[in-house]
Amino acid sequence: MSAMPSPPLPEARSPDRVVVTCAVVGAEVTREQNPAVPYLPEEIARAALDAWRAGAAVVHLHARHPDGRASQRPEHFREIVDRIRATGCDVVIQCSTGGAVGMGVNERLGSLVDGAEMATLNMGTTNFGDEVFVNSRPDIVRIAARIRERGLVPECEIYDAGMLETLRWLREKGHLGRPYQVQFVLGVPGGMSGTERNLRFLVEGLPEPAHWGVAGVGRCEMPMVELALRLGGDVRVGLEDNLYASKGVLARGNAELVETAVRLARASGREPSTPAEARAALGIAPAPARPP
Ligand code: KMH
Ligand code: ZN
Repeated sequence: MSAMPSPPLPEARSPDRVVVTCAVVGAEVTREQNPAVPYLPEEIARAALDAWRAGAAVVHLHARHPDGRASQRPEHFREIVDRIRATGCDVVIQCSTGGAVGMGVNERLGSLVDGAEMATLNMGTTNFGDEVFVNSRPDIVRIAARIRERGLVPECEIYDAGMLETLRWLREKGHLGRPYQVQFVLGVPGGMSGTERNLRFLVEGLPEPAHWGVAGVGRCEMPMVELALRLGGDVRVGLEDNLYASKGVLARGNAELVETAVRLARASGREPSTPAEARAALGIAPAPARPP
């Protein structure tokens, strides 16, 4: 068990607020597909800052080697986190423990560096395009334990309906405590598609009331934002999930996708949460003090 103090319990979510997360790089997309995809820690940190300025309260981070290959190396994550914080930016930092398809659990856990506040916890194995993203139950339990030891708030990534049963099992067996966030990642080829029917079914299937959001992959990104805004969920956008601003038009960067989500949020009567509001809602301790 953790020697760290327990995080505060989440405050009741205000229905007129929405937490916008930006997944700025991911592990799969390349510069050949969109030149705005960041690779270097400095570029990823700048993308996170741009997303924050555009209205994102949370950034979901992966790292890359300089040639663009996915990296879970602690030194890459540390540099990204330090560069973000050195500017005084208070965005909530969420590190991926999913990494890339084919990585082992030890390698994937390399992302949990000091300064991370949230970490993803993938709820099961899924086809991921032509590959398989493996998350056995013992692996999930191990990753959950490490997230807890480090005092981080887990975000449970759900790609398919059966993963709700794993979420339920983790809660029943005490492997997953509160607070936690649920992220429905819809539209991965091999997982559930991003449709209204699917999202409603998943939200209704949550084992208990929980903060949830949706990330729509590819062309269903913004339709899923609009739907989540109606259903009371949070939203995720960013180049990890979608490279296009509109049909056939590449996004200039992450900030453009966040700006669209913010516009949709305001049009629906919900204001994007500040990072401080997101921390309170998600049960994360207040941000570290700004550097002098
Ligand atoms: N890159 C995917 C195989 C996560 O960040 O936790 C897994 C992923 C999930 O991106
Ligand atoms: Zn990710």
